[in-house]
Amino acid sequence: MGANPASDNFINHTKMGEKMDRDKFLIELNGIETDGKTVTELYNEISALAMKYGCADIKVNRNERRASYFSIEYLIGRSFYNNLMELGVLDDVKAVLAEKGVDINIFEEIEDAALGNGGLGRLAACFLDSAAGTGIPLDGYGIRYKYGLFKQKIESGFQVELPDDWQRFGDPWSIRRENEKTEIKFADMTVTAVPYDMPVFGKRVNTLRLYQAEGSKEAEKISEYLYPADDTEEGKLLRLRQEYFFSAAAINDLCKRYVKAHGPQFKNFDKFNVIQLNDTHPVIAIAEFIRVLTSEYNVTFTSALKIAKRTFAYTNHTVMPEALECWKEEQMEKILPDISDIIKCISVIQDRELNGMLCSDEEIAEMAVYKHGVFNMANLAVYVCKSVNGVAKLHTEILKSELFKTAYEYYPKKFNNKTNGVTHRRWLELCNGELAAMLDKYIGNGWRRDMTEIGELNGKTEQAAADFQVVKQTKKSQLIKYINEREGTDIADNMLVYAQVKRLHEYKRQLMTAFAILEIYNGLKDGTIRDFYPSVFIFGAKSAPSYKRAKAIIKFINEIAAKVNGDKQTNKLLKVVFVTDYNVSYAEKIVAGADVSLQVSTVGTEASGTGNMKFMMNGAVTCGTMDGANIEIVERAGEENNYIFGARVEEIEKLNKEGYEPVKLLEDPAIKAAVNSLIDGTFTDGGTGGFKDLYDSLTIGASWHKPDNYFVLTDLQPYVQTLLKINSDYKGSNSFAVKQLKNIANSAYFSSDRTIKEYADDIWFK
Ligand code: 26Q
Repeated sequence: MGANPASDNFINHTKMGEKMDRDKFLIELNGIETDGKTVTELYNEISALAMKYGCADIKVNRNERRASYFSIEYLIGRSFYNNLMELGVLDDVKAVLAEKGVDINIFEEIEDAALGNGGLGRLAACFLDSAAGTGIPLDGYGIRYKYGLFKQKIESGFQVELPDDWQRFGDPWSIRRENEKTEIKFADMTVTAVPYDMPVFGKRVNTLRLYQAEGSKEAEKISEYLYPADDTEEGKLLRLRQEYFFSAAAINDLCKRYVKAHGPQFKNFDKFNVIQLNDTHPVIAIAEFIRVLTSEYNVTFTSALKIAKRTFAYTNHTVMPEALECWKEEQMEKILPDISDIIKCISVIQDRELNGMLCSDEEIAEMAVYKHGVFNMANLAVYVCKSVNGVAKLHTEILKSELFKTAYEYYPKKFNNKTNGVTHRRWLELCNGELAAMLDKYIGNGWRRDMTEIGELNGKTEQAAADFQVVKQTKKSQLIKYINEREGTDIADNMLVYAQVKRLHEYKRQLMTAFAILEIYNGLKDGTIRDFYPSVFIFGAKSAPSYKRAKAIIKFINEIAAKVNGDKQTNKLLKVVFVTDYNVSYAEKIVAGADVSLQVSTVGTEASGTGNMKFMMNGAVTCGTMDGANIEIVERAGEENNYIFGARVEEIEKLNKEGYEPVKLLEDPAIKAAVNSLIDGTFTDGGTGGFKDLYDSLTIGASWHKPDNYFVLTDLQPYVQTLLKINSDYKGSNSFAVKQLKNIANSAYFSSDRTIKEYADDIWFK
């Protein structure tokens, strides 16, 4: 498919001002022959047309300061509907196709571009959307993986991974920039980085530039898989190669552009550039930047470091110790000896600087970029970057008081909070057209561009409650129909819908939800739970392929689903479904159709969460712990309109201090019955030993963790009580709909338009 936009390079952006030439686009669209074409052919043809008009008339503006987002993941999802919406022609395309007898929904066959794992990658995609949508010059840089996040199948209740060959539908939204390829040098090979540009449409057109590795079979491996298995040394080195590959290509690009526009004097580089590092994966770009300036442009090391300190900013996304990246000196030395030397030089300068600030040896060790033959990438980021931010209030406080405590004492001004957000265009306007139309009716359509206007709904929640119930029922019916067709279930479409959809991780506590469901099931069976409103629990999650315990949790949930759904005594009241291959497009349907958003991580573990915000915007109440952005959600929407439970930070700290003995909690017969089902033969793990391992992890501890490291048993009873309280509050009542509407009405803060503006105002363009 040869999309051929008029401009050969839209990465140099300008204000589009107007939407594309809609009339000409529609004339050509009308001319498209649909008969006899496959969905893929039509998809490519229409997309190419949108590219042609959407990217036309884009002029170069080299004097504008621009921000670059470096991220190893972009979880884009489907581009087709979103791009047409952003270009302002979605309804037109729908109408033209309808006239030709084609339903626009057929393009749902085109699978998502899933170049990311979860939150961090989806956030990157939301940020690009919001920057373009609000007119902020922000371009993304990353990797064009041949295979994205694996496709999940469930076989006998177990997760099975299949490669995600997303390009088999074509890639009409990318333009290969043959003449802008660049060589990336490793000690043992040279790789060609070929840029593919994807336009990001909105008030302006920004660019997501993804690099593909070419040159040899070995070279191609670098951009073959998202997150290659890193349980071997080879896998670890491949991951390091990926990080360097795209970081170096992007630095090269930015430096070339700078020199072309402003000459080889780099002292003004930061006047035109700011680079936001999405977690530690691209932090190696700092060293590469210094390498390029010192070795190619004669800048002194000291000056290069100074310029770097004015250019880079870092966002942390997780406090999980296992996710804090470190590279051994031998690893770095082996494939990137120059980079290794540069980080060591930075370390010498850091040491001198910290000694000058009279830091103790202990403090210096804590902040060290390089220590005992190991490079600490988070410390490198914190030392060099002008800004260090967390992604929700609590998370930023944890960074300041724990993870980067010492650095915060010496460099307090670097630290700031940027609470995450999600694009309300994809996550409300696009995925919930029915709700969007209802909002237009009550408050006008201004919220579509300016989400703060959604606050107007606050005065109208009583009035809108009946309408909202109709909308929710419509979305729920669509969701349940879709699930029943795909998963082979027979769920009624009038049940109360609880949903927990997110990556599978122990800290997110899907296991606790599983136990809670078992308790409810047992209660329904023995008659201790009465007047229960028929409910379905929807799970969606992928587990890292090598994360055994997470995979055992998937199997456990599927075992529970089989038992509960098959029990004639209770299955009109309770159903459980684990949806297969949860992804962005599935999420769009689930957030629109759910009533209750389950956000139950152990306090202090979920940096922010963004699914919680998507549910909120679609009017699901949050059933959650005081963790991550949940705190800010209930602060805005009201605790009385949400359901908060579980131990708070202080209680967890107290338990940690005084010694937590989860086994004592097993004395409660309800807890015991649920937990023992892991080992008493109620369910089978197919002989893998996975359930026994889960049981042990709760009771005696396993691997490097204490018993019940995530306090599942501590919070289980309050969780069950909260789920039951929601159930009794629901009962089809208007007052529940009002709670749901209050959440929508107060969700403006969680639009990534707000977040991106804060990055722009406080970090990038201040
Ligand atoms: C670390 C070391 C070695 C290899 C890989 C990694 C690694 C990979 C992925 C570390 C972290 C990630 C991803 C983190 C992530 O997705 N974090 C989520 O970010 C969201 C956006 O800020 C938050 O909302 C979530 O709370 C957070 O979990």
